[in-house]
Amino acid sequence: MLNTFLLLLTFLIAGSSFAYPEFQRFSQNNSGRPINCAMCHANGDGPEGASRGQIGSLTPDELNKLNAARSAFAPGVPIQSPILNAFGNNIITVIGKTKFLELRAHPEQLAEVYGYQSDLDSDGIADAQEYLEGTHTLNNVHGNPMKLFLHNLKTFRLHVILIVLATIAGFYGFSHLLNGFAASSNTKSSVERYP
Ligand SMILES: [Ca+2]
Repeated sequence: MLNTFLLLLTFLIAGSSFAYPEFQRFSQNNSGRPINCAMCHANGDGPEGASRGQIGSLTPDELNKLNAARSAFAPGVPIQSPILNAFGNNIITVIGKTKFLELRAHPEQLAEVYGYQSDLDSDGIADAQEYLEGTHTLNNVHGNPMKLFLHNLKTFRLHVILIVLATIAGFYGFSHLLNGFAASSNTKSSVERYP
């Protein structure tokens, strides 16, 4: 219990070192979109405080996870920091804490260093691209509209093809039905005219 208290006290004293607004500012300036702490953090108001996903609310187990995440200096170490969201955790996992701290002076390089392989929300737009464009990496309906449209078109192309074929078949059948009515009507008129 005392250890937990001391760990929490250490984190609270270190408070300001949990937030790295350089990346948020860059994304906002680069995209022109408003960005809040939810870009990387579990809580949209940032890591300091006592609400869910903030340091003051963490359980002993979560404090241990936070401590482990803060020590993940080398890349390739999976972390589960309770104050970060999946994108924040993946950044540290992929590039390591040391490189991440270096990039504070060059937040524009984060996308290249992180790479374009990961697409956490599977919307067809890489996390790194969403960082540059100021859209949310964990929301699959938040992204460049044309890119989302093309991705959905590709994903549901079979459905689109079936709908187009069904529509054509429907028009074809309706057209023949009208022709049938017309032919029937003409035949009836002829019979009435020449009984
Ligand atoms: Ca994405």
